[in-house]
Amino acid sequence: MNNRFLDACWGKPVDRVPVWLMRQAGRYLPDYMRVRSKCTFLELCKTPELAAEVTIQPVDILGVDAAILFSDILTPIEPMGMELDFVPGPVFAKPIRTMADVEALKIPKMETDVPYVLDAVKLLRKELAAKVPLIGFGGAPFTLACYMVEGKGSKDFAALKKMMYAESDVYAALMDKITTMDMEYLNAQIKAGAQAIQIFDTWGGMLSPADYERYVLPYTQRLINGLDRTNVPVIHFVKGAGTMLEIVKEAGGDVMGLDWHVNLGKARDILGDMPVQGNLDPTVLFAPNEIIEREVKRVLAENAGRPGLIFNLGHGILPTVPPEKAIFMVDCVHRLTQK
Ligand code: 1CP
Repeated sequence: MNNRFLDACWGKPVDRVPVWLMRQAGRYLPDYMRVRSKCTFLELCKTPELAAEVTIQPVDILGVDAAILFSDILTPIEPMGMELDFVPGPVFAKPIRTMADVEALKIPKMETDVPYVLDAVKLLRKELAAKVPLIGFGGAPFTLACYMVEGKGSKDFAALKKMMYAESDVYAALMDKITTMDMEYLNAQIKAGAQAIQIFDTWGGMLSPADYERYVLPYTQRLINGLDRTNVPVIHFVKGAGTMLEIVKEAGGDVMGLDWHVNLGKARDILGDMPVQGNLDPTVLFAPNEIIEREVKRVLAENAGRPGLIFNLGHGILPTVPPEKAIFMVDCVHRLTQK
């Protein structure tokens, strides 16, 4: 069993720096497209054998040190009572706008409402046994609220921010319900066998540090505090958090995910002993190999040999990246850090 990833999450020394890529399963891989061409995205998420197959693809193709469950942050929102489609981005038929909408949301029974997620985790633990650890994941309450209120992706999520400022009681009730759901969802993944959890707060960095502290931090903190974390590290990734790392750190978690807007060494100076994950600009994978290698070296130099580094991109891999470039990047990290 390759334990480098989990060891690095706990800040332990490793024989070489572990690496995986956010969104490492998906449309940039022809093998994924082959599976995906026979069903919809949601069918893929809801069929444990297929979800497991595409989860393992990048482990075999890229040689990464961890697998991440194939699903979506919005999977558990559908059984809250919100009709969901992917086109390919998520679209909710009826977004949340009023207190009555919030009150109508259900807290799913994970074993019966999202059995396919838990079955995929169990199946993957069997299939991955001799390979790498399995990361489970969920969206942070704020990022989930962004999609639930807006109804789809957006540049500024103005509908959600309007609710946050102008109808703060509705916002608080919604965030509270999402946090409760999220805690049960992630604990169910842990119980099923997930060996680490990543919380994706893709849009948390859209707020000022003061608003993050007021409107996001209390919920993510309650979520992380409520997870059954013994032996299961929690990676907290807030995209755009570079200017407020000391506040985001208060949410808890074992590893801080970093995007590429921050110098990894300076971030580590602020975070102290806390392990970090990141933070190559995903578009570097469009560069010639010499430049990919130069940028990997730069990030490693910023880390300056400190333990507790998980190498990753600063956000998800883009669907137009040639797989050979991702393979080259993973190999660079391993080759340049081998003890
Ligand atoms: O047709 C398809 O194949 C759908 C494309 C797709 C895929 C492959 C979507 C729709 N989601 C996913 C998988 C997915 N989503 C994974 C598992 C893959 C892996 O990591 O190996 C994960 C971890 C996510 C998480 C996710 N979904 C996030 C957080 C991470 C991030 O990238 O910021 C977010 C914001 C989403 C929403 C979402 N789902 C899909 C899309 C295209 C989007 C973004 C929508 C937008 O805001 O524009």
